[in-house]
Amino acid sequence: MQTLDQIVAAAHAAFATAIDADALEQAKARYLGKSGLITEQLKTLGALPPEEKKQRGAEVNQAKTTIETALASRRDELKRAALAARLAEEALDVTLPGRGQTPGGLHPVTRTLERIEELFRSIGFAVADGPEIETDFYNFTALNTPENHPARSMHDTFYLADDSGQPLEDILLRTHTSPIQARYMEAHVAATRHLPTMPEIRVIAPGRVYRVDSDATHSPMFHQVEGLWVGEEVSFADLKGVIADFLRRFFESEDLKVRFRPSFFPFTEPSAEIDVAFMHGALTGRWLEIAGCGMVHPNVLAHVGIDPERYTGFAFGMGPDRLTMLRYGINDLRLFFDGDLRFLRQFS
Ligand code: 2U9
Repeated sequence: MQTLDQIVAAAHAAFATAIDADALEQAKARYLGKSGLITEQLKTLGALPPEEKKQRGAEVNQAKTTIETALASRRDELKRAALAARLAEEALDVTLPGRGQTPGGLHPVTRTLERIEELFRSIGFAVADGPEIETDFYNFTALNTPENHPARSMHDTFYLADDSGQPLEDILLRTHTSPIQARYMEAHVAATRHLPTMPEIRVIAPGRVYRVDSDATHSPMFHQVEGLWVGEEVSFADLKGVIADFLRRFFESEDLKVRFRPSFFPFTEPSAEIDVAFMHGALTGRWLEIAGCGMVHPNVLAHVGIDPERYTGFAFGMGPDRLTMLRYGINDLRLFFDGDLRFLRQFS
């Protein structure tokens, strides 16, 4: 049978050699736990005569308090040691040099759009914007696109649906940026109605457009930039001058060849496709279709309240995605919209 002094000494030794909180709690159980040595001592008190019981009880309690104090002090010590170890392990060397920051860059198509906007601003064009969700009226009717035109079919155009999935035939994702110009003309007419002569309209409309189409050269979302110049004596000659000058500045190629080939669009008459041929580089001498244009159809002017007997105008449309592919030698349009930084980083 151990004396109380021996038990206290053994508890001190056990606590001192406990290397972490778990080991300490196990040591505690051996002395202060339900069947620990001190608890056992307390249980033997009942059998002693009253005088002896009092004396012995005080001694056992004294031993118990001493052990509890030693336990608390060792707990504290282990806690401080654990914190010190963690601080040492997680130490930051604030003198280490930084890893450097990679600056972001503009998307190649955004760069092309900004370049087109800058060139047209320099010759007095405004830049207009408009909703990507359009009505049938602004997307088709105002632009002289007849009821049975294939562009209006579900097959070619994204129509919005109601909650039950039923297509709403009047609301769609715009298939070109032309509704921007239709809205712009309407607002211009309203704002200048009080003047004897309508001031000229000179505007470009860049933006995202949507069609049901997807392969290496078609994406269901792509970009367009359209332009419009309406005034009292605007002619096809003005159209040719503005377009040829723009293309030579855009491609930074003074000797760029530009040709106009007769074509058809519902919203222009006459209409033409615009081809270019580079006189330098890999594509030298090859005609490439780059844009479309024409004189704004009288019906389109009438639709927005402009007298087609008095005013004429020209319009053009081009695909900045295609212009970007040509400028950088990219052969798959989808690369622009996959969001793969390994591709995009090459342009910033
Ligand atoms: C209004 C009146 C006329 C815009 C025009 C084209 C010709 C054209 C295509 C080129 C390649 C679209 O990006 S593309 O797929 N565009 O050929 N666009 S005339 O005519 C307008 C626009 C608005 C009020």
